[in-house]
Amino acid sequence: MTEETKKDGFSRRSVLGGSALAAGVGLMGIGGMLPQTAQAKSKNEVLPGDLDEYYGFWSGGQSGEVRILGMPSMRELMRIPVFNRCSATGWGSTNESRKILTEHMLPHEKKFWADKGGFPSNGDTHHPHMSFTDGTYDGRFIFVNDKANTRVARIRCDIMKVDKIISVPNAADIHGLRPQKYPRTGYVFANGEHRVPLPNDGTVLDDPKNYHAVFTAIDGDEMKVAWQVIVDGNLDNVDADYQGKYAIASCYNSEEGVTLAEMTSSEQDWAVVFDIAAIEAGVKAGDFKVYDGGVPVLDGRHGSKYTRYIPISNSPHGVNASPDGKYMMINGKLSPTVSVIELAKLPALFKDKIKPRDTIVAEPKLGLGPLHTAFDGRGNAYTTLFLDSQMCKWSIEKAIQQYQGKDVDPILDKIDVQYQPGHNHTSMGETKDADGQWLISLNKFSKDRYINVGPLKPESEQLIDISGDKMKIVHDGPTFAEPHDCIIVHRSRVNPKNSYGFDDPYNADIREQAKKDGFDSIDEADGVIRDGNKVRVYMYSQAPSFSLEKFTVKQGDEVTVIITNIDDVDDLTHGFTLSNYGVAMEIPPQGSASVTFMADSPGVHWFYCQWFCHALHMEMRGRMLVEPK
Ligand code: K7E
Ligand code: CUA
Repeated sequence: MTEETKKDGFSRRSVLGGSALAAGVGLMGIGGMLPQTAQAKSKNEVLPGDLDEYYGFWSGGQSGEVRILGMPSMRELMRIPVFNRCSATGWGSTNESRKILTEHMLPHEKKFWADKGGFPSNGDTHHPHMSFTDGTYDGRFIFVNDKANTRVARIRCDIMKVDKIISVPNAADIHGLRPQKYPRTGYVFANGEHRVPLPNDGTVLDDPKNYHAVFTAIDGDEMKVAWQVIVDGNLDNVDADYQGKYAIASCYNSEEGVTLAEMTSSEQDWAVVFDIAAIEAGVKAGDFKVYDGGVPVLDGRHGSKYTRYIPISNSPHGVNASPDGKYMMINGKLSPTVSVIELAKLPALFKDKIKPRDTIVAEPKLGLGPLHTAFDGRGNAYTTLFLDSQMCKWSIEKAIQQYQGKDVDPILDKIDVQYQPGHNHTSMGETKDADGQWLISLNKFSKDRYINVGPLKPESEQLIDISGDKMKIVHDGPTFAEPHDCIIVHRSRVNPKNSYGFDDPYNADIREQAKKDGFDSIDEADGVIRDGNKVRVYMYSQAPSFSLEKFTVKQGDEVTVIITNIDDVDDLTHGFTLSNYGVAMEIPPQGSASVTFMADSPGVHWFYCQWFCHALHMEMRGRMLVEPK
């Protein structure tokens, strides 16, 4: 390996050129088995010690989490607990995470969850999306939906932890989610997929005509609902344009049915276009009702000035804006087509100068089960064909020409993927900086692709090199339940910290309490404060010891342990596990964590550090003495 290759894992590609390497992959067979030499290094191979060029942010589906991958190596780098509970980090147990998981709750939710652990411990994340500034990723936040419990979470990208969660009132089961791209995020648009009565208080039950789907705009800075719009049909996926004017959602149930037969009986569903400025004006003018949560709810059903309905063949699914800012793709699902809406025609549509279908400028027939479309920034689109188990590359321009009657075939390439792809995504492909390097296919079934692990099989994702004319699969990877969607972000856009710093807002509550308890600074807080039967135990940790070797409480005390990691060393996380109390948490570098529990079991209980931090890590422990009543 040359010095140059060592410094930059991608320099060999630039020396050899993409096509020479791609030919090499073709000769040796697709899917790996390349000898581990620099000579045979394929474009996606990241050699030991080299760093990836992209971050992949993956949803974790019904695992309720978000994962970070390095790409193109496809190495899983980190998991971010979001709506799930996490044994390693203490997410769902620490006071800090419990506050985030509960503070947003509506009063009736608080009541409902009070005797069920305080909050749901499951979630169903589908769509992780980064905040935008001027049409491209800005590295501030990742937003993700929870379809299972109608919530939206925000991840701070500087520490890669969730800092806010909100419940979305009036809507049911948030599915599609996209941030506003321009001028910035701004709004986070969220689709309540399922139709429910409004208000859903039990006065309406089996009368689906009185069910509604609700579209929500969340203020991504404040993490508060800004406004909501009632629509006809249900709401599936959504995307925002690059001009900051419109959001468009797909609807697969124009029949407003509640059974499968009812929901698929009509040949035509639609895409709903939301006019953001008109809706904002409507809110200002007071043209709304208030149901749950005190938020303005506008009526965007047929005939409303806030929306337009564009008929699309049966059951459209994915909605994807092209990076040139011109088009919105509505993926057909049960129809073999993708409908291409030209965004420049929408003002005329809202002025009723043209008919809804006049906004469609192409409708290429691509194959069976088109679900989602990605882009390479060179005018090509890549659509997953769920039923055909294929990826289809097509030319947007040629599809438009074909729609105008010219005898051209927009399909440029098709390859088999294994098997049944849902979402796909290209590197930077949902931004104006789409760079056309990589395409990922997230496949729902792996079948025979991996050694058998029992009846529950992993899913399968395949990395595809799209830098040349033909697509080439270069990597298979299994995944656990169930990454629906992901984004691929160039590493230059993300800049996480190595430690929290003692002034991080994440630990503001802890610092405030410590001040009240008489400690000038959190990194020196050490000692036991008794406040009736409430006991606060402060300590700091520095490898390989906790500042308290033991502390004593009484049976029946409510004990809060507050620990600050004062180690200033990169990568040095400590932990606190209290044995036989179900207590465990991560204590990040230059950060604090706290946990509260009832000291109801008398005796000697060891606590120990649970992240291997030092040669004397095993010795990093102490005792809690609980005096019997
Ligand atoms: Cu197609 Cu929830 Cu984005 Cu799954 S959705 S595939
Ligand atoms: Cu500290 Cu292990």
